[in-house]
Amino acid sequence: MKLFQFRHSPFCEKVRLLLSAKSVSYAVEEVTPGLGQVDLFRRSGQRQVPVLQDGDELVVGSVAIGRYLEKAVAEPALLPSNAQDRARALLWENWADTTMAHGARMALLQAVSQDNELRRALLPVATPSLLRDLLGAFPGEVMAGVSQLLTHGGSQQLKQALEHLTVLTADGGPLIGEHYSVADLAIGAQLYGLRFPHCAGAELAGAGVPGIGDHPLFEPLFAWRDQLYQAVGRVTPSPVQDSQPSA
Ligand SMILES: N[C@@H](CCC(=O)N[C@@H](CS)C(=O)NCC(=O)O)C(=O)O
Repeated sequence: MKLFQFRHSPFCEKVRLLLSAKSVSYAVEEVTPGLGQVDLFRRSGQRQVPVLQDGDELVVGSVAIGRYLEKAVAEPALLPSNAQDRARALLWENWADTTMAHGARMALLQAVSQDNELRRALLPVATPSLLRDLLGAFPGEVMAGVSQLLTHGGSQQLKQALEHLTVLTADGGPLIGEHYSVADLAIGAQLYGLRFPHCAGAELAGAGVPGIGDHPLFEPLFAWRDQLYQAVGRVTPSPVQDSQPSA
């Protein structure tokens, strides 16, 4: 299988977690924002990542990919067999992919707007080094408008949700029942940019959103996330292959 990805997209991280949990080996193709997306559109009829290719089949979006993998590789099951638990898992996944994803994206954007180093480290791997350096050197004011994106209320809402998650994961185990499910993977993935895990690479590991990624209150939540990563075998950095748009 091949994953078309942006390396630091939490939805791509969700798919990498799903693939790791299912012990599926895969190649990645790093999609260059802009040009690479034109190529992706040609292939898949839309421009967003993640897209998973399995032979002739293209599956678009983390939810569809999750359902596809569940059919293709039955074990371990990531959707609980019990109907009530399955409904819970799907609701959690939907919340993580929408409300949590929005809050986490805004919080990371705000952090990036105030931190040149973080901005440089997050640029696509395919970006030529000169451009990378130039963009990294952008003065804070250029990005200052972004700071308005996450209102105080939005930031409080995210922190409150993370406090609830910290309570719900306090025993260190799965959110639902005895086994990890799409609920844990979807939430773990959206924690990605709040405090980058080891597999994000040496430049980013441990960095993230000040006041969240480094706050003692959320330490047990990130410890839970790291335990989840260990359990599904997502411990090494993803392979990176630059996109090569076809002619
Ligand atoms: N609901 C989708 C979200 C995918 C998504 O938001 N992808 C972003 C990267 S995080 C993207 O491709 N953005 C580029 C664009 O919209 O042009 C999923 O679950 O996969």
